[in-house]
Amino acid sequence: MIVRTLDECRNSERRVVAETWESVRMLLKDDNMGFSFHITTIYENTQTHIHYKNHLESVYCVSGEGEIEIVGGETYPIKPGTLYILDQHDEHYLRAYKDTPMVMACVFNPPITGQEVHDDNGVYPLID
Ligand code: 9YT
Repeated sequence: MIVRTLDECRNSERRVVAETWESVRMLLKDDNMGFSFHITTIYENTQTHIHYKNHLESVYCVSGEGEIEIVGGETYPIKPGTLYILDQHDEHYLRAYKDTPMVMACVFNPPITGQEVHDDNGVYPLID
């Protein structure tokens, strides 16, 4: 069994910082679980373009408020308790507002390796 805390992961290279978000990757590909698990903070009053062409992702909002706009589709509010499931590799805009960051628990399949940040198209490469 493996046990980790958010605090110890945050104070390690598991914490990755980008322009509009930061993420603590608590469980990664090398744990051999078939998925990765992240606690991601979306900075307040930001918009992030994301398109996980190579991954499936599900995201649960722990705190904060915002919305997700599916490109060419609907916009859904996000608040604590909301789970969104990107089962179609949906391209989207993720927005956090109300001057409060959104804290999200995220699961990726396949798992990411650890140091990925979005490319210009909001995509993570698939790393084998
Ligand atoms: C909310 C969201 O899409 N999070 C993705 C994971 C996070 N950006 C990360 O760990 O890369």
